[in-house]
Amino acid sequence: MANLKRFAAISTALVLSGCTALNTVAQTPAPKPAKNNLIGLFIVKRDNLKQQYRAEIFPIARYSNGRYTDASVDVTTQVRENSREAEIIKRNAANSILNTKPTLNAINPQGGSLGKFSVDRLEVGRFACSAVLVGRGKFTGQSDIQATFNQLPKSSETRSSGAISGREFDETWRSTIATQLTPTAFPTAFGITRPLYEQARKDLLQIGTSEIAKIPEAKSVPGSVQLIDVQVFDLDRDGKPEVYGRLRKAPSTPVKPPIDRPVVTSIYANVWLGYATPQAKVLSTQVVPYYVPSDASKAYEVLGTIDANGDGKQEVLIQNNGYEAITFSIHELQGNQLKPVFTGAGYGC
Ligand SMILES: [Ca+2]
Ligand SMILES: [Ca+2]
Repeated sequence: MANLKRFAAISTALVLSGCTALNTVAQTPAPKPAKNNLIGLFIVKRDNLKQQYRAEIFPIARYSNGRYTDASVDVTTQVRENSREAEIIKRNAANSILNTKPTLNAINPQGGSLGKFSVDRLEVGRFACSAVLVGRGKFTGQSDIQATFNQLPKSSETRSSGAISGREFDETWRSTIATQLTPTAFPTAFGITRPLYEQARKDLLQIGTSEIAKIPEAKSVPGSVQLIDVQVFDLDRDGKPEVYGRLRKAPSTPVKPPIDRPVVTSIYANVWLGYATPQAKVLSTQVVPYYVPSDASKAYEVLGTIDANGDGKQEVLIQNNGYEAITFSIHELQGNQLKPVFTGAGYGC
């Protein structure tokens, strides 16, 4: 994967060269000015050994000239070659959009903005076994970064500990979406009537159950399909809801998988339905068999919605948690389909 990532980084660099400020890229006369954007994660890390907090930007995607490119720069191999961090940064800075010192809005999952984060320098960040360039800088939100950490959702929390180059580390992270374009509104949690909500739950269960039954592994997993998460949005701002549902088929008591061969222990479905008409339209479905006990991390995690391309409609940012790698996707509503328009910024082992 590291090789692929380097490829992505090189192609990103070609697009970026010569661009010093995202909002001043040459404008051609057009009915709507093209909007450039940088989408990333604002991460606050707590060093559990020193009880210190720090914030950084993990870049995901750049939107420019109507398309998305991978904004991350993977330096895993260089770190393994024992290069000094300062050298690695110097060598790769020109390839990183963070080198243009962008300012991003850290989005408050409860609504509004947590503050602005101005990148002023690069650093090598560790993500699982990968090393990726991240942006450090100044945060204009709460002066107490610990308070910001506490404000970020506990559901976003991950912990990582171990040793790098003989140095022990133990960190807890919390994160939220960060975007260079000022967010119009977030979250887009959308109120719907009780009857429509109940109808959506029924539709999700029915469609999710039939989607799960389509995969051959479904027969070998006992139990009935349960709807375990429902989130309501209005992505295209037409006043009609788009509803996300997560469903699971698993036995009521988790089965311990045998150690000698992989066995599907549970099956998850991610279903998006649109209610532009009273009749539900399937916008997208994804079915994932799990080979590990069912309380494992989500393979498909809705991080939130943002207007990534500045057209006034919301896109969905998804974190894909694979067995060995994590990637991020941006999904855009195109007519009656919710389609991935970007996948990248991967890291893993
Ligand atoms: Ca809508
Ligand atoms: Ca949009």
